[in-house]
Amino acid sequence: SSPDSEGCTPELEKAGLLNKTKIAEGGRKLRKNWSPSWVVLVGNSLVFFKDPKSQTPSSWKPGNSRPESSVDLRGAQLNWANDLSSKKNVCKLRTVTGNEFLLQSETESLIKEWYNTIKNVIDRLDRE
Ligand code: I3P
Repeated sequence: SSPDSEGCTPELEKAGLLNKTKIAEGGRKLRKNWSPSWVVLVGNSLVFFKDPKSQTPSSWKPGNSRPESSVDLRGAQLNWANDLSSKKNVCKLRTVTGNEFLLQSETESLIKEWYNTIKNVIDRLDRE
């Protein structure tokens, strides 16, 4: 295990650029507003940042820019959701609090990596 795996700094699992829209807040449907988002999977959270052009995986550090929003993955559900958009490669993340997000990439391999990585975190949290 890495030096900090039992410390208080959560491990960064993945970071990258995805298209994102929130489609529900507390179970209440929202109007879609797709925008590119810098997405960081760190610890039990998926964290969204604006201004993706100023970010790269190697330069991102916790605390060096303010997140737009953050999603607790404990109890969350992730499913493919190509029926919910005219875009391809879409998946839907639903939190326990009833917030729903669509995540999308034009690159199939990229969204599949994200899907698998987020799924693994959700499954790990389910077993805790
Ligand atoms: C929406 C916009 C979205 C589209 C959505 C539209 O229109 O075109 O991109 O979602 O489709 O309603 P507006 O800009 O007027 O809000 P997708 O790109 O995911 O298809 P929807 O209503 O069928 O979800």
